[in-house]
Amino acid sequence: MTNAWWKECVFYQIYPRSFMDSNGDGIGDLNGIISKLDYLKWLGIGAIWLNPVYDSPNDDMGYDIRDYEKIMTEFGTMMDFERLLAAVHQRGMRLIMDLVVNHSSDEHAWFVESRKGKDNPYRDYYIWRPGKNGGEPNNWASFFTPSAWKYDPASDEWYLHLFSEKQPDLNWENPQVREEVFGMINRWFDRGIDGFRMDVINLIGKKPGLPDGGKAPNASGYVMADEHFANQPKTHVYLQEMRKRCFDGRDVMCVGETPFVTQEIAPDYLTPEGTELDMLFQFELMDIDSGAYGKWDIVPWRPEKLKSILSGWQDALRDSWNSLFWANHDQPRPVSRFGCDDNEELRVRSAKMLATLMLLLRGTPFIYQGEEIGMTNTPFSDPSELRDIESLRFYEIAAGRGEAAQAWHSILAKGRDNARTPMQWDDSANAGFSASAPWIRVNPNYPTINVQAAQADPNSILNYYRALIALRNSHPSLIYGDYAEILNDHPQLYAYMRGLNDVKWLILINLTGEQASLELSAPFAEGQIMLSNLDGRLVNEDLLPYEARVVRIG
Ligand code: ISL
Ligand code: CA
Repeated sequence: MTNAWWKECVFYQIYPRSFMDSNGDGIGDLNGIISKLDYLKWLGIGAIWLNPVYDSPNDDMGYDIRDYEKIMTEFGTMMDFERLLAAVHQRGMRLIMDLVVNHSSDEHAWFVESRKGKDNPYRDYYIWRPGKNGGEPNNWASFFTPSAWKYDPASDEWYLHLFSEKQPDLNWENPQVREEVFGMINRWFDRGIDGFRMDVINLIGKKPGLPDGGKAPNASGYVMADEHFANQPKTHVYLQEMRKRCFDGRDVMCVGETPFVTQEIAPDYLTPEGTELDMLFQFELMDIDSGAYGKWDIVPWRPEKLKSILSGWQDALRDSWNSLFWANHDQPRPVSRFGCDDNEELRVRSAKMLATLMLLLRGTPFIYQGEEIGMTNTPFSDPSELRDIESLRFYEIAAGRGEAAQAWHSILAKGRDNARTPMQWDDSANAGFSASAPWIRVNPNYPTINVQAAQADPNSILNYYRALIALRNSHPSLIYGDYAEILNDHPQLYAYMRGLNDVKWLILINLTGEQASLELSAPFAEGQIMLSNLDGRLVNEDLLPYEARVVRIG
């Protein structure tokens, strides 16, 4: 196992639109980020992941890219970007960007050309097919619309879009597409960035012939055909080519966002020689509360399931490396989802518990903006307050079936806008995010939940994160140490050991809102509590609701 900077540092994910607005137009921007870098440094952050900042019509908030080498006008200019990168490096931090190359915007010059006709040189940059029996070329569903195909009357053909119809899928089979993408990646590396988070990168290879999917159809009659578009053999070939052409000889990293990846196949992407990806974002934990009909079909998560998922991944990636996260811009707020957000004392305690659990596992932690102050889900009052295409489309379709009330309930719990409201900096107007009304509403709890208040309170979630990050940063045993779960059958407690050479740690986590019994034997019982979310506790006594203890043994 080799050491690497990206294994050692804690990452912080910035959703630029909602982080900090420097010019009062209600939209976060690059200069806003620059003004908050000292905050991130103070927190102990080692690297930043920026959600897309490229030119985009924002059908999917920047995940529909019109120009890969232009900065979105609302966010600033390429010069602002270069100043941001220099300011990050000056503080000894690193910066990685989002790479969205499964699809582009339909307004990208390549697609504008491609749709001009069958003879256009860019036609094969995308996936065009004739219809079948007067309908779509196959039965695939899209993530955001019923069908994954859009009809183009001009050429009487259909194009594939796994996401919205404004996000046509690029045709990776075409070597010219790969050349374009590799050139673009290399130019970004030449600008000095330290890596990429690769959006749905395991979907780039589609099964030849694009056969119909075999799963049960969704309510609109289409089929999530991941067996034909996720984790295809070709994808590994493309990733190896990308690695050779863009990564070799550079000190850069990549983390792939990989839905539908299981513990069994994850190691295929994470070879010890680093021939494809360095880390991946797995979704098994994010799906823990999804029922048979997907994310909107919400089922309660169970502690034993959470334990088995986390331990399963720790064991499956023993020879490679995990990414660790509770949340991102697509997920609800962790304290609302996995902790307790309706009682102030327990909000604080459970947010600290979740932080302890995740940051001390083996892998690289990714903190999503606002998580470090325990931001909660937002009580949106009606769909007009939403901005996210996924929630809006889902609501529209469900309402058409007469299921609006149920859909709204799901959106409040799982909608992506929960994570996209403005960062809460202080108790002034608009949470100190902007001088004018933000592009999306502010969570009304900002007068109490904000960075300024949290910095002033020694017992805040924020100061706890800072202590926890400092603890991890200063102990190689918490970074590179082995992982082993103990008390596996305990119905409430998640307990694991980390260890390197003679240094051993025991992490004790009460996942529940009820007291949990504990009886440790030697040598565990002789340990010393190094960090806890409750004062004055003993190593070997029952855990109070949501209590977390970090115990050092030897
Ligand atoms: O957001 C999801 C569940 O609510 C996922 O299905 C998500 O669409 C999937 O993980 C892919 O996410 C990424 O690519 C999308 C973009 O909308 C997401 O924001 C991005 O993280 C398309 O580019
Ligand atoms: Ca702005």
